Amino acid sequence: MTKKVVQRAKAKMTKKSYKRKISDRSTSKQMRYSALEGRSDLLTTGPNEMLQILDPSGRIIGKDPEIRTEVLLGAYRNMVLTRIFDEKLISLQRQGRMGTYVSCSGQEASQIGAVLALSKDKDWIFPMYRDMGMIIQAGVSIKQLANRMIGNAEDEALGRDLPNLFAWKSKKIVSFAAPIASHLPLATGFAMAARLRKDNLVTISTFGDGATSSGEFHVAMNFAGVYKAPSIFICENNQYAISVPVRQQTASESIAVKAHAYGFDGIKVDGNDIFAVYTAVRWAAEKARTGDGPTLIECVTYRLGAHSTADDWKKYRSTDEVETWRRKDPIPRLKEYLIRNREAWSEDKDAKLRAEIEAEIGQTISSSEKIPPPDPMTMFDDVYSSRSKNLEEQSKELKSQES
Ligand SMILES: Cc1ncc(C[n+]2csc(CCOP(=O)(O)OP(=O)(O)O)c2C)c(N)n1
Ligand SMILES: [Mg+2]
Repeated sequence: MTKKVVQRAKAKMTKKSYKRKISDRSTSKQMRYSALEGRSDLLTTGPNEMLQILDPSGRIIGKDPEIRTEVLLGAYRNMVLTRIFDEKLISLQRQGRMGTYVSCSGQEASQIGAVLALSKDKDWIFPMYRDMGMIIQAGVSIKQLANRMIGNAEDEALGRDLPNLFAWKSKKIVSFAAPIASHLPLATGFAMAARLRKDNLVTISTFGDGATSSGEFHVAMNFAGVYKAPSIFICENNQYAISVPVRQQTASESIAVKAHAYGFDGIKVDGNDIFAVYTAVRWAAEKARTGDGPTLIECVTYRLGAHSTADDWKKYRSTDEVETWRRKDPIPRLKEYLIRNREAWSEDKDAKLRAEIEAEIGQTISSSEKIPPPDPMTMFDDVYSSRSKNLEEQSKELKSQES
C-alpha cells in the first residue's frame, strides 16, 4: 500500500467506524467466552452502558448469580462490619487514638464482591489503601486489623506500616506502597510468573480512577496484554481523586474502554451492586485460568466520606451530590434482596447484627489499645536477610541507650 492510500484509509476511519470495529471485536469475544458462563451481555464499556443486576431498590434486573444464601449472608455481614468499623476508625482518629485513616464507606460491594468471586486458596490480592472491605472478606479478623491500625506489639507488621497499607501474606494479600499505582506492575509480574510456572492462579489488583493517569497503570496493562497474564485489574471509580473529578482525569468515554487499547476486555459494572461485581470478576477469573489473559473491570461507585481524615469533602462536592449517591448505597440494596427474594433476613435480624458488631468492635478496640507498642529494637528485624554493619551499629547504640 502506498503512503497516500494509507492516508486516505485513515481519513475514512471516522469515529463511527472505529466504534463499529470495537464492537465487532467484542462480539467475537462474546461468542468465544459465552462457553464459560453464557454471559455475552458482560462486555459493556460505553459511557451509558453498565452491567447492573441488583438495582438501587434491591430488585433483580439481570441474571442472578445464585450465590448460596449462607455465603451471601456472610458477605452481607462483612459489608455491615466494614461500614461500622470504618466509622469507628474515623472517630478514633478524630480522638487522636490512631494515625491518618482512609475511609472505604460506600465501596463495600466493589471490594467484597470481588474477593467473593476468587478462589481463596489460590488467588492473590494486590489491594489499594481504601480496601478494608477486601481485607475483611479475605479473612483478616477485626482483632488483626485493630492491632494494625493502632500499631501495637501484636500487630503482625509491628507498627511499621501506615494504618491503611494492608499486607497479610497468610491471606495472599500483597503489601501496598503509598505512590499511587506502583503496585500494578508488581501484580502483572506476579501473574506473568504464575503463567510461566503453570500455577492455576489469578491476581486481582485494585486502584482508583486517579491511578489510571499514572505511568504504572499503562505499563501494567501493556505487559499483561502482551503476555496474557492472568490478571484482573479492578478500577474502583469512586468519581474523585481527592478533589479532582473523574471528568478531569480522562477524556476517554469510560475507564473500562482503555482495555481495548491493550488488546483485552474491559467491563463496566455498577460497583454498588455486589452481584454485578461478583459476576464480572468470576467471568474474568475463569477466562484468565483458561489462559485467555487479563480483564479490566471498572466498578462505578462513590466514596461517601472524605478522601481521608486529612480532607474536607465539602470543599469540592455538594451535599446534593452525596445524597444522590447515598440512595445508591450498596448495603441497603443487598439487605432488601435478602429479605424479599431469599426470605433469609429481616429488620429485626439486621438490628441484632448491628448491635452485635458494635459490641464486638468496641471490645476489640479497647483490648487492642491495652497492648503496649512494639519494642523499638524490633525495627532492625526483617529488613534484610542478614543485618548490614550500619544496622548492627545502630541497633547496639539503641540498646545501650535503653539499658
Ligand atoms: C504517585 C502519587 N501521586 C500522588 C499521590 C497523592 N495521592 C494520594 S491518594 C491520591 C488520589 C488517588 O485517587 P484515586 O486513584 O482515584 O483513588 P481514591 O483515593 O479515590 O480511592 C493522590 C493524588 C500519591 N500518593 N502518589
Ligand atoms: Mg478515586
